[in-house]
Amino acid sequence: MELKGKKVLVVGLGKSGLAAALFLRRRGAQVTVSDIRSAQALGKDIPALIEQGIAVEAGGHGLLTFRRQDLIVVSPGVPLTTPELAQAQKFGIPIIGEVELAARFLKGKVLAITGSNGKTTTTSLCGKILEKARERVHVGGNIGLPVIGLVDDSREDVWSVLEVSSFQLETTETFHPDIAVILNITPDHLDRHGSFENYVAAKERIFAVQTAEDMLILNADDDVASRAAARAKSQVFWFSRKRAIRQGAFVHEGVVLFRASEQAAPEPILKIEEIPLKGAHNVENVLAAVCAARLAGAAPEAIRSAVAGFRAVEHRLEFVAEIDGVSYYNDSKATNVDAAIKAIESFPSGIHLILGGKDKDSDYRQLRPLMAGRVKAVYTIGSAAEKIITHLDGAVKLVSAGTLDNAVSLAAEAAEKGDVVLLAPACSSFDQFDNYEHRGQTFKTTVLARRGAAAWQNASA
Ligand code: UMA
Repeated sequence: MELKGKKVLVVGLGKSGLAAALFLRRRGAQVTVSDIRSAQALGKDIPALIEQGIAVEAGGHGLLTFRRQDLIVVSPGVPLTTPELAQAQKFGIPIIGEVELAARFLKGKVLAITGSNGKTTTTSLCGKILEKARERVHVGGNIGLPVIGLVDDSREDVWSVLEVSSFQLETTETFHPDIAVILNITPDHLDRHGSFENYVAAKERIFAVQTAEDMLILNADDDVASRAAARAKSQVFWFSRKRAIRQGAFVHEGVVLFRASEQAAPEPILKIEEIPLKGAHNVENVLAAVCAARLAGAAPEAIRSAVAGFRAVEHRLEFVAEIDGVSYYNDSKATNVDAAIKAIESFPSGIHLILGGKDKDSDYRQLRPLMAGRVKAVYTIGSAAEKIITHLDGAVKLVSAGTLDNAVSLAAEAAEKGDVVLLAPACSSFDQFDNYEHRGQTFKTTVLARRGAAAWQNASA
């Protein structure tokens, strides 16, 4: 793809937009960036861009800016229904996402992971396993490092291990992973995609241009993800926590096994008890990573040792502290109902659950069956609170907390020895926080401040 002299508009100036604009400029394109945030809010990035000869439109998208372009590159968080983009599309201007731009230049093999939940843990785990197996690896994507930022250092002998979201996949055309993984598909981002069908279709773009030489790994225990097999042109491998698999990874008598083909004997990889992460969903993440890493050529011993030494990724069912016998867990990344269900299922009883944030057109009634016996109280926060209260009415004790700080205080006061205070909000964070990391960090800071205060009180008692 020739970029020299091309007029390219980058929409959105977050991590992806910034990296894409600088990349395009390095390749000789005439670059403009457009963002709805004010110049003041965009702050320090603007002078750096202008210095590179990149034009910046801040405080809104101009219709004319979108018209005079040879190519438009959109950030993942910008919906294609944005009026200026929809109009540019009508004018026939090609629109691609940042991941698609990267795909056109990325060298080497690609292992890409998508799913509604578990993507970051599995991506991170795959990276660690391949490193242990002495492969050269770059990890990026939705995990927080734009794929476009990996391009310049990519080489034929380097694996790019990429977490890809539905937002990123929606605008791909040639993105072609050698190994693709769909961990699970449950309703999420319905506000953005409009329907569950559209969301599934976006996820399935991960294998849309795969060929018979490529591999697709699917979760045999997830009905929606399993159905993708019918549409795949690639070789399908499976993983299952519940039953033996003809080709892929599964659990048998407490041992994770990998089977390369129907004819091959299953090879033992590691014992379930060696997995250091909490929850059944993490067993699924490990199975997917085992399957992907084995297909990428990692030896069983490298896989076993990398999994056994793996620690929870920040904000994913992350243990924060124990204060007066109460454990605090931060699962700020549980940004949808399914993720919250998995977090709740990781604890048998005594949960004080913090729920809420910005609603994504979600159905919180799905949480009702989990409440009895397991959850002592739900503390609601953010703009989704009222809907959550309506959906959970009568199923559990409900406390309107408003803010996260207040929810932690109220939960801490009510919790007894042996209980768990769990932040698994089932919502996005954007009504009260910059992002889920900011929310998780706030939770941890609040909890750790309480631990400091408790230690001081205990010492002076
Ligand atoms: N903006 C516009 N016009 C719009 C909408 C937004 O100009 O109509 C601007 C905003 O003002 C902002 C910029 O776009 O300045 C933000 O772009 P972005 O939302 O794409 O954010 P990035 O910083 O580029 O981060 C993105 C991903 N964000 C989203 O998908 C929302 C990050 O995933 C990802 O880590 C990063 O690229 C690198 O790949 C975050 C996420 O929440 C973690 N992902 C969702 C999830 O995991 O559920 C999909």
